[in-house]
Amino acid sequence: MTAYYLTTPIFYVNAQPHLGHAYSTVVADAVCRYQRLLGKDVRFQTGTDEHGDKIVHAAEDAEVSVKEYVDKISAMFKAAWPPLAIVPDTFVRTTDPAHMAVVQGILQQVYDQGDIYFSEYTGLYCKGCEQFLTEKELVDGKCPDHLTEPAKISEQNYFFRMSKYQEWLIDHISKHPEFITPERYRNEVLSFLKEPLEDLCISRPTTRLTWGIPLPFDSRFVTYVWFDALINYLSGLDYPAGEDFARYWPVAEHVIAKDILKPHAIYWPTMLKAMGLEPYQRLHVHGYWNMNETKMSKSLGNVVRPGELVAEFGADSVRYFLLREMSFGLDAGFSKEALMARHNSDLTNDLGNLFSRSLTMVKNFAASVVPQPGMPSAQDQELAEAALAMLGQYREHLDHFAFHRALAAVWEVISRANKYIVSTQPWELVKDPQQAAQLSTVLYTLLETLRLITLTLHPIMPETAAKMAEALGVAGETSLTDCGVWGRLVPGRAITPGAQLFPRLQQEVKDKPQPQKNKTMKEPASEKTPSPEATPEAEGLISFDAFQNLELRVAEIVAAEKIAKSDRLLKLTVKAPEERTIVAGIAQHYQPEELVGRQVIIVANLKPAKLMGVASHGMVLAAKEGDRLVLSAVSGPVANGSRVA
Ligand code: ME8
Repeated sequence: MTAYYLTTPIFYVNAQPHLGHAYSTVVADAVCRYQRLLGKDVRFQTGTDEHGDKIVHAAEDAEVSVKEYVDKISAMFKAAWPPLAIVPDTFVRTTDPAHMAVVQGILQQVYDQGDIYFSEYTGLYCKGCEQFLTEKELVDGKCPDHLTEPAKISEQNYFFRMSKYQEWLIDHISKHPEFITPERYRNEVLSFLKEPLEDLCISRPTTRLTWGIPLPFDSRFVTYVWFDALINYLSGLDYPAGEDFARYWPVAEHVIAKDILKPHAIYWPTMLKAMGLEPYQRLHVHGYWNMNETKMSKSLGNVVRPGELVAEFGADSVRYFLLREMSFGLDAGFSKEALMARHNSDLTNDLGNLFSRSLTMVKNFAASVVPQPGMPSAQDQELAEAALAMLGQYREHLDHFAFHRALAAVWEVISRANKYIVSTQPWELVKDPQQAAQLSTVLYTLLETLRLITLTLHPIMPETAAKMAEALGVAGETSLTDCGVWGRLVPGRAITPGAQLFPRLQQEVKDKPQPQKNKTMKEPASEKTPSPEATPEAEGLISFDAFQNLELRVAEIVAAEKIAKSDRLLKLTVKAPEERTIVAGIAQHYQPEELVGRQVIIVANLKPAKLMGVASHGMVLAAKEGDRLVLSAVSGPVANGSRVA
């Protein structure tokens, strides 16, 4: 079995985990799950970085011993991952004696071969980065990441002869286009390497810092941060003698954000080269989650706690949002409104509706079993081909960490499938026995499309995908290679429609229509209050002004469900263009699954009213003819929210 090894950075324990840490770890978890779907033997590693000045100061601030402090915060990181459905195989702590022994072994080896030497250095040191910065890297004299002025430090220390490996590194990056991805970061590193590299300071005198790993060849010094932390990627594999090292190191890949590009793209490969090891295969570099245009960071305090989001939205929704919203490599802004919008729109409306409509129809029209498909029509074939093509695109994008693109391809098929329901109208086919074969083909096509969509969602939303697979009767069928083909669902097998996949979360109606404050306007006409302008002859007529007061808009129904205990009312979610709930008395004329995707005309400025406990913001217009009721519509597609006048 082919091996795959992916790591996240090991996080500093000077503060609790925030959404930025969660993002890198969700990314790594999703990719590892994806690689498992491809049948690989996967090793997923994360951990905590526990030495250095910053940690000592944080412990002092918390008034506890450093050991107590690191144990507590490291445990918080470990506990942060399961609620997000993140399941690492190994969790390395740099204070583990086994890790410290590996670091000391490497230091001794590199020292013995002459690549570590003793010298004096003066430079600009950023405590936040725990590294020396060059003048060129500063912005207005400050570290661009920590917004603090670096301190000028001059002291005797041990140095790693990094400059010796500069030419080799340039050559290696040039020959391996995917060594650092996305390309912008590869270019950044190559451009940095145009200047001569300085050697890397790897020690601190114990007179200044004791919370590090003693140098095996000089106990007056400790090493910490980069010559300590980066080595976790090896110590977690029981380097040098462990079988895991032999198995996984040749396929190692790392995920980081751009803040630690230099240590990973320059220090680490040169260190590996000095040790006589092959470098990692690929370094995947992502951008920052920002809050109000500024990097979310513990030192700035503008952080979002992943646990709070999970409590409000659920793990799968948060995972989906993080992977869908950020273009890997670029920065993205975080807001709860954006998360809420994606939850309600992409998950509840698009995916949730497709799933529940399809399974309800299979239950009602096919006795909850997979129907035997007949000859596919062009329309059926088109959806099947789109679903299969999507699988190819999904794999291509995930192989390159382009999660947003992979998910856009999946959602394109979800949207097609929702439209396919509207155009094939299974609720009409079921009325005509002549159309039975066609109905079976439509339902089968929907179920197969859903099965393929489910496959793609296992790495992204594991709990949701498991629920979907269970309902479709394909739990455990997760191999992308074996199951990513059309027609695996066996006719006659039971389908078990389950509960709703995603609850709709309450979103404030931002764009609530306000009555226009035009003093010349009259109250809207009603039967009881005839327009003051109505003359006796014109009784029953309303003025133009009164008509103008009525706000008619085009709205798309994006979700529909029955209201418990009412056989007359349906709860509709519409986009007009803002999302709002409308309760409509149409349950005896329309099934919820035939409504989604239709555009109707609504009265948008009707005073909200509660019907069977559900607040209704507007009214859907329909024509009545005896017992028949037919929903209003416009004769062609127009933008949601367009005024009808
Ligand atoms: O640098 N957006 O640890 P650290 C996206 N211990 N990702 C973010 C982020 C944000 N706003 N903020 C943090 C260290 N991250 C070292 C690493 S590795 C051998 C040693 C994530 O706690 C992102 O992965 O400062 C970033 O690279 C990492 O947290 C920095 O974590």
